[in-house]
Amino acid sequence: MKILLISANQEVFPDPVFPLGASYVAEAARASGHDVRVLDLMFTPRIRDALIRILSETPPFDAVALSIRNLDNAAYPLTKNYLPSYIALVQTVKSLLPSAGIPVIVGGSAFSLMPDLLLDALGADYGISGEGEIGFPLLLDALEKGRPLACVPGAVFRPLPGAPPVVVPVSLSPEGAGSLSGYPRPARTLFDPGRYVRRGGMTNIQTKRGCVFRCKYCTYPLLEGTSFRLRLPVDVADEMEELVRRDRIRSFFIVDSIFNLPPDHAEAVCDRLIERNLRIRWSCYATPAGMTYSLLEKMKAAGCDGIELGTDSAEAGMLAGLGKSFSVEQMQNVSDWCRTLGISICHTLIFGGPGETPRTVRETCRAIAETDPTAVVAMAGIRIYPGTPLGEIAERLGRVTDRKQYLDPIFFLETGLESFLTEYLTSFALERGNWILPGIVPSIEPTTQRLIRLLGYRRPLWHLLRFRLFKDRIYRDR
Ligand code: B12
Repeated sequence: MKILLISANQEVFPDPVFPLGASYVAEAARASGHDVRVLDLMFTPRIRDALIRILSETPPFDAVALSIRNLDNAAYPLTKNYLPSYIALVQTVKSLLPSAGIPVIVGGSAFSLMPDLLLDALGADYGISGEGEIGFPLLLDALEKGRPLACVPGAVFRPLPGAPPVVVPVSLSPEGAGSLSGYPRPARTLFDPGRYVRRGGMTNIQTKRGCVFRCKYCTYPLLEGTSFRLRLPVDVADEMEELVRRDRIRSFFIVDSIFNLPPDHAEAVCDRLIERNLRIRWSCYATPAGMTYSLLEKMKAAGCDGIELGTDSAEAGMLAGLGKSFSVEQMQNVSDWCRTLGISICHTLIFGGPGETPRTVRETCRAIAETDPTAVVAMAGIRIYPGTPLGEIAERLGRVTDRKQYLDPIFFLETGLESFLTEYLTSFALERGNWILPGIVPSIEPTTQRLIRLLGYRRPLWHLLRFRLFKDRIYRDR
C-alpha cells in the first residue's frame, strides 16, 4: 500500500522534538513492503497547501496515517490544548482525499491515552493504541485484504458503522522477558533530523520500553507496559555510533521513562558507550529509587552530563501518596552524588496532588532548594488521565463524571490550594531564578530559545540556569 504518514506535532517548547515514534512505525511499515511517504507538520507553515500538494499525487495514497504525540501541554493554568487542531487536520485530510474509501489511521502516545474517545473526537477511521511496530503493519495488511481487525493487537475500530470504537488488547510479555531486539531501527532519514538538531539540540534515542512503577498520576505503564523490555546494549551503542559518524550527532536525549533501571542494563549500555569512546554527551530521566553512586559514575564516564530526576515531591507523606518508590533521603543522596560527579540535575516537581497542603508545599520547596539543583521544573496541578489511579480517585470524588471530560485537559488540584500555590511558587521561583513554572510563568521567549539553538547550544535548556546571566534573565520582565 502507498501510505502517507503525517507527524502532527507542532509544539516547539521546550524544543521541537524529533518524531521518533513515527520513524519507528514508518520503518515497520516499510519493512512489511509498504511504500511510506511522510509529512512533518513541525516545519510546514501552510498545512493545507502542503496537504493539497501531496494528496493530489498519482497514484493516490491507499491510507493516511497520523502520529499524535501530545494532546495538550499538561500544564496548568497556562494550558495549551492541541486537540482542536488535530480535529481540523483530520477534517482537512478527509476533504482532500480523492476517494471516501481511503482510511485515516491514528496512532501515537497522545492517541493511546484514550484511543476510543479520540477516534470519535477526531472523526478518524482506525487507530492503533500503544506501540505501532507490530499492530500498524498488521492493520494495513488486514485493511488491504479485507480481513477482520479483531486479531490485530492494539487495533481501534468501530465493529459496525456508527458503533462505539473498540480497542483490541495488546499482550506485552507479562514476565518482562520480552526484548526489543527484533524491532527495526527508526527510519529517521524519512524526516529531516538535521533540522531538529539545528532547532532543538538533542537527538532522541530509546534503550528500553516499560515502567515497573505505579505512580498515581502516571501514564507510562499504560503506554509502554508494566515490565521492562530491553534493547541489546550493543544495539543501542551501534545506533548512537552510526548517528555520530554519519550525522555528526554529539548530543542525545535518552527517552526511556527511566534510564537507571534495571541497573544492570543501564550499566551495560554505559559500558558499551565507554568502549566506543564516542565523545558524546547525553541526558535522561532518572529516579532516585535504586540509584547508586557507582552507576552515576559510570553514566558520567559514558557521557551523561545531566539527569532529569522525577522527584515530584520532597515531603514523605506526599511521596507515599503519589505512589513514589523512594525516600527524601534517597533523593538527597542522588543530588549529592551528582554534585560530586559534576552531573547537572533538574528536579521535576508536581504540586497539588491528593493531600497536598501549604505545609507540604513549603516543605518540598525547602528540601529541594537545599539540594542546590541546577534547575527545577514545577507543575501546579496534575493532568488527570483515564486508567490511572489518579483518574480513579477523580472519578470516585465525582470530579470526573463522564469519560469524555478526559479529552479536555483536566487537572487535579487539591481543594483550596489554587491561589496559594500560584503565589507561593511564583515568589519562590523569583527568588531563586532557576525554578521553571511552565504552567504559571512562561519561562523563555521563543526568539531567545531560537537564538540559543542557532548559536549551537545543544543541551536541554535548563542546563543554562546554572549561569547567573540566565538565572537573572528568566523572570526579568515580570
Ligand atoms: C521523552 C519525552 C519527552 C522529552 C523528549 C526529548 C526528545 N528529544 O525526544 C521532553 C522532555 C522534551 C518532552 C517534552 C514534552 N512532553 Co513529553 N514525553 C516523553 C516520553 C517519556 C517518551 C516519548 C518518546 O520518545 N517515546 C518513544 C517513542 C518511540 O514512542 P512513541 O512516540 O509513543 O511512539 C510509539 C507509539 O506511540 C506508536 N506510534 C507513534 N506514532 C504513531 C503513528 C501511527 C500511525 C501508529 C499506528 C502508531 C504510532 O508507535 C511508536 C513506536 O512504538 C513520553 C511518555 C511515554 N512514555 O511515551 C512523554 C509524553 C509524550 N510527553 C508529553 C507531554 C505533555 C510533553 C510536553 C507537552 C510537556 C511540556 N509541558 O513541556 C512537551 C512537548 C515537547 C514537544 N515539543 O512536543 C505527554 C503527552 C500526553 C499529553 N498530555 O498530551 C507524554 C505522553 C507524557 C504523559 N504525560 O503522559 N517529552
